[in-house]
Amino acid sequence: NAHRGCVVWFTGLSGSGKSTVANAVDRLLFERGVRTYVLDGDNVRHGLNATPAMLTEQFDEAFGQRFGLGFGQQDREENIRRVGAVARLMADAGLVTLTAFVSPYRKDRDSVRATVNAATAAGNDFVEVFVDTPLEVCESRDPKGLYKKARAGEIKNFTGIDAPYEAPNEAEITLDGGTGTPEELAKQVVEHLVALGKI
Ligand code: GGZ
Repeated sequence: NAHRGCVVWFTGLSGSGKSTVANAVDRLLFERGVRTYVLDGDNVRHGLNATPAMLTEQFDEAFGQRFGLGFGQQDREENIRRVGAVARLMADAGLVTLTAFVSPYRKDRDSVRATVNAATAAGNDFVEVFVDTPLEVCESRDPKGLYKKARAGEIKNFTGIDAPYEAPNEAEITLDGGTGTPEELAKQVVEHLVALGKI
């Protein structure tokens, strides 16, 4: 059904390739005439979930709370809850919505799954994609130098270093992110989406 959207939820470590593969899937789906949208840290953490410039530390004190989201467990939970809510709306609007967030906590992903699946009678619109890339590989890529900083203690709560990553037990799709090009991995995702009847 071309009018039904779904949520294709990528999860994995920083540097695992989530965003790259999601964007490659986005291009493949565009070629097939499927309407899509990609949500990732670049458009969400810097937009919807950003700390507005006005809301600096002094305002935080005044209001007694923070408005932007960081990387503690509760902030990640709220980040994922908001992304899940937006993704659900986009899927309702008929888009194949691709999300690329570390989303390290299983219970946070599972509550998005429940929310998305509750939205339709079929109840299977949430498709979890585990980008399973070994930490050593992610760390050797280190495109933004964040692992180096985390190892040096300059960044706290870094997933895989001093914050947990809970791998999915039952992802619909698991990609071996340590081998294969992003294009090959994206093809695998598209094949699965076809098999699942999502596109
Ligand atoms: C993990 C962090 C952290 C910490 C900054 N832990 O490789 P990136 O840079 O582009 O992707 C990571 C991104 C993670 O944001 P998410 O919104 O996906 O996280 S979550 O789902 O857990 O809410 C990384 C960067 O932000 N980054 N600090 N401490 N990743």
